[in-house]
Amino acid sequence: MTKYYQPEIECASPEQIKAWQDERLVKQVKHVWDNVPYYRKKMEEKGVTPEDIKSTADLHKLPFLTKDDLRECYPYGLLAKPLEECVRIQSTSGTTGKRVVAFYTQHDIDLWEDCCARAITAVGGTKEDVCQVSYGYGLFTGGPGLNGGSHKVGCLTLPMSSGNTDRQLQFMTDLGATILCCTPSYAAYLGESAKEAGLTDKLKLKAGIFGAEAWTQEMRRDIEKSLGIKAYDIYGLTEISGPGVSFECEAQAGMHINEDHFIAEIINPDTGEVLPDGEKGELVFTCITKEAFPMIRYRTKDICVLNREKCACGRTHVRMAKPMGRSDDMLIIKGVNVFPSQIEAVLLEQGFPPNYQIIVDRVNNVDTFDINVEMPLEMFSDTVRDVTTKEKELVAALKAMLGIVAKVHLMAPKSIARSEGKAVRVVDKRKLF
Ligand code: DLL
Repeated sequence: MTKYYQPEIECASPEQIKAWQDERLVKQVKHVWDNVPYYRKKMEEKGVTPEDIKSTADLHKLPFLTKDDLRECYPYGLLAKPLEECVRIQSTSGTTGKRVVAFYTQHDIDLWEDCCARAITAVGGTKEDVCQVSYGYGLFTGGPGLNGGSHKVGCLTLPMSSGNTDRQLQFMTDLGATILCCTPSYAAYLGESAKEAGLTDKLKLKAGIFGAEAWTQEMRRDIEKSLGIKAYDIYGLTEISGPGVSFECEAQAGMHINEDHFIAEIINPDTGEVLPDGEKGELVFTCITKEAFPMIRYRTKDICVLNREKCACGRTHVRMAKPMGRSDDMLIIKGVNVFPSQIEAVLLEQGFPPNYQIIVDRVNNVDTFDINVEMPLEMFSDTVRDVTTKEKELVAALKAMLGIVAKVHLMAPKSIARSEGKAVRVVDKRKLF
């Protein structure tokens, strides 16, 4: 079995990896200093110049970058290459207000697809395989990223995108898909649907690559059982490229971060202090090979632990644990990033008071998303038909903002418990971390 896509890189010695990182970091810092006034300003404010960065040991001198910086710079403010050299954008699932737009040169896409090809090869993928990509295609990075990786490996690629479960199962069985790529929730749903349709025996799947949202070991076991596969985790974020920033190998014991492209740090989210390997904190990435949109010390808000112990698979790149939560209030519901502030903005716009509660749960491996909303007094006295219309309008406005459907429950005025301290806006009953 071909185990590695780029063995000389994936199994390079720690000294070699450090040498790549040192050299590439110095070059990258110069690149952003020369080409991105926003970075230069941030560095100047911190009193750092490219001459101060001689190796990864100097990384800590550089300023952090956050989602707020990205919003401030929307859309072109962090672009480090002329627009005519860019060939693609991708974007986070989110709203107009919160959207992050990432740019790619052809070279950036090439390296990103290499990362995804490493992930596919790590689960046993070869050109003999049929790889069904059921992540969403479009602005979301999941579909395009794994699609590109699958091409690179030489698998027969089924670009299914998400949804239309009957068709997914039909192609999966008719074309004998052997590798499935989608969110873990969708994998669980596909497993259940295959069982209901009596198709389980017809499946040829051997492995699945599931990420973009948190999932537990129990869920892994459920999926492995229902689809008869080994289920592997994959991690990434739009800002850093997309899926494939890190991926699980056969050991299924943490995700290898592609350290020839990304330098990972763990920091204390409150103080910004860099923490030693093995300590839990916020994951920060520096892209050292990206050309168009090179994030330097980007704070992911994902809480995580790094592990440098030798891995049984032979890869030498550091492993990250499954993210253990977030240091901001972002929720990932049905694979979509949702901020409570977006929901609040829609409520206010639709004439509702900001008294609401978001309730998220996971039932049979599928996320449920309910929002209890208090009606203003005038609305409460309206007829039932008027209230139903209002409810439908609110569901539609929320769908337009978030991209997913929430079950809205309009409640009598003052029926949501008031808190004496911080309002409890989110009740997340999923035990993901
Ligand atoms: O979710 C990219 C991706 C696509 C990853 C397909 C894996 C597979 P965003 O929409 O920008 O990008 O969301 C990024 O999702 O900061 C994490 O909080 C969360 N996340 C991604 N992968 C995992 C995972 C894509 N394996 C945000 N486990 C990240 C837990 C994950 N959380």
